[in-house]
Amino acid sequence: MIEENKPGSYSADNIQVLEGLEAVRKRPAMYIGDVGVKGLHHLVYEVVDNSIDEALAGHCDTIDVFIHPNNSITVKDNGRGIPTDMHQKEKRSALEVVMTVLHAGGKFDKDTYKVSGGLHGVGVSCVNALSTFLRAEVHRNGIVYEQEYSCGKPQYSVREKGTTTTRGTNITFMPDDSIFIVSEYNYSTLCARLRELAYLNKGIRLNITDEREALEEGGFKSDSFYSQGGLKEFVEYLDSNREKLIPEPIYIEHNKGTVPVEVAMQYNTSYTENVHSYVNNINTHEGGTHVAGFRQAMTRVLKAYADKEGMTTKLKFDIAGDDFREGLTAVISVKVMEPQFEGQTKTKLGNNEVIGAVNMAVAEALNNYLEEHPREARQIINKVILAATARHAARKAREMVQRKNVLSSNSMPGKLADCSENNPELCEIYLVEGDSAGGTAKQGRSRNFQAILPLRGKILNVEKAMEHKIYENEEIRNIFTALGVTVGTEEDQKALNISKLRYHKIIIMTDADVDGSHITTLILTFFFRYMKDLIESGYVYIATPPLYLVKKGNNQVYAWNDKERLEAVKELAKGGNESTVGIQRYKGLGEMNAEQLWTTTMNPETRTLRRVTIDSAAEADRIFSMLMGDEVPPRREFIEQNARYAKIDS
Ligand code: 0RA
Repeated sequence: MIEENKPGSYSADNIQVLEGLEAVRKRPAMYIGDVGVKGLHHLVYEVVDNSIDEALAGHCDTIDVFIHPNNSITVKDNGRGIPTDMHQKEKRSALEVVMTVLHAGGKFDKDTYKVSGGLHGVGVSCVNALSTFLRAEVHRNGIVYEQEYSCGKPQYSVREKGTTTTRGTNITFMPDDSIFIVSEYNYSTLCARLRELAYLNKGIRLNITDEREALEEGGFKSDSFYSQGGLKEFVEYLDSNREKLIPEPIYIEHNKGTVPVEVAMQYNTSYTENVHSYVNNINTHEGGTHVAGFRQAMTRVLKAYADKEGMTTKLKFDIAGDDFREGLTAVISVKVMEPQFEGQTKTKLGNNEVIGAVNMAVAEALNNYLEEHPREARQIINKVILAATARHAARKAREMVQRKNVLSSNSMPGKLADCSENNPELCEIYLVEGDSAGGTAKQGRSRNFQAILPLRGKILNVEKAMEHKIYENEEIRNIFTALGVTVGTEEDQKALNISKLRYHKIIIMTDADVDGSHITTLILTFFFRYMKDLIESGYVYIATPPLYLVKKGNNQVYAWNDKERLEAVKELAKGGNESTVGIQRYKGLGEMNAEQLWTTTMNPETRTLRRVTIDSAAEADRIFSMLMGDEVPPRREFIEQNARYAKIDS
């Protein structure tokens, strides 16, 4: 035993600690973002981040995550183990301090290169505060130490449990279901993050086991993520469904300066730019100084090379910065000691010193690459010139559309049935598959705050189309005109003017069948590529129409899946000796009448909307390129594995 817990000997320190953890329990969202799906998964990331830190310090190479049958989680590493000796100032075991004091994680080890720490960087004590149960088990000095907590409160002083020949830390926790509104872990969400961490931290093995899913052949569903090549392999993974332009990604690793920089990039034959950036393993959705440094270097070096080779002399217009990044997939990862995060979602790096560090590292490596690979260099520049030419055409097309809109007095699309409310916060727009369902929705809606825009059939697949085609496509034009915003990939256009958005709920409503899913995916692809802000701001939703109507006499019950249908049949059968008459399978929205559509799918009181979120921009990018690309087998496999839609929060 290390320390006896004497009743009544609580010091002022202990009381402060409890107040700190109580604050976390009172305002969990302030510490972990939210108490929904995201926050629940964030708990796991927070614990894994601690183990990643230990690995980055060079003391750990394997991290195991277990999802237990009751949705509790264990994170296990083979690091040095959290110290268990007495903490001089706190007069308690260091382990207890780490587990119960906010932000105490790295304080012991100032020399350790500690840069990680999760998006909110709150430390494992937050996870402890938000768990009904947590056990920390430390294998260190040949001894197994343990301590258990309830809602962050130690249940006993750190105790010795036995001997061991291994080293490491095991943390098991059960999220508090009085705090979180969801309790079920999503295996693929956790996998996506572990995969990302494996690419971002080459040489670390991350394993995950889902004990809720026993396999027929024995054992449980599990995956293992490991990358030897780091970002180079990350980019290859992201572009696995695209046609590459150069044989190998360009890879840069620069550890000389104060800001370690790692970058990998590949050009492909698509028209989209996919630049993903990370600071201390955190995805910086909003970019920042590292991305700025990268862009500056790309533009400067490629332009200088093109000029030097005489490839731009015949061009009648300028090449814009964007043109250098069309068809570019890149991942930028920097490690910054004291990162300053800015922006709406605090995912934009603000540190100015990073611009120069990335700029220099990228410029040097890219210059070398171009000198050593003249054939690839020429292919890249040709692609850039093509992009500039196409963008020139797109600009004209867009200006024409926008001018037309300004000239006509009523610039709204003719097919839009608008609502009467003017406050965008209260307004909803339904993007409805087909004119017939659109008609039903118009009858069924509450015209005060619900607008309807019917879409005719399949909208353009923007993944495969050049930008100017997008402005020529009527359905797409109708969507952004109705929303009241401008779109585009050029910098000025990309700063989508959310303040002009006319509806704060954009609801995609399609048939619950394969075609419907396809149309939903096409619309989401368009939003993801050209109006990502809408998704990131949480304005995009998917309606969930029922699949069945089960009827018996005057009673009727809607069912959203086969399980509910069977339950409904059972429930209705209880009610008398009449047999259940009819089960109606809704093949499309059009088979419902206006009132049915309102009750099941549109009435805010009774409907279920699914908000579209982006867990990982990199993974979403890969999935869209796969769903909308040319390769059929990966698409079929994905659809078979995900019976309904991809990447959707409930
Ligand atoms: C502080 C100091 C030392 C290790 C750790 C923290 C540590 C923390 C975690 C959290 C999860 N796994 C971890 N592994 C280690 C090092 C003390 C020493 O041995 O010198």
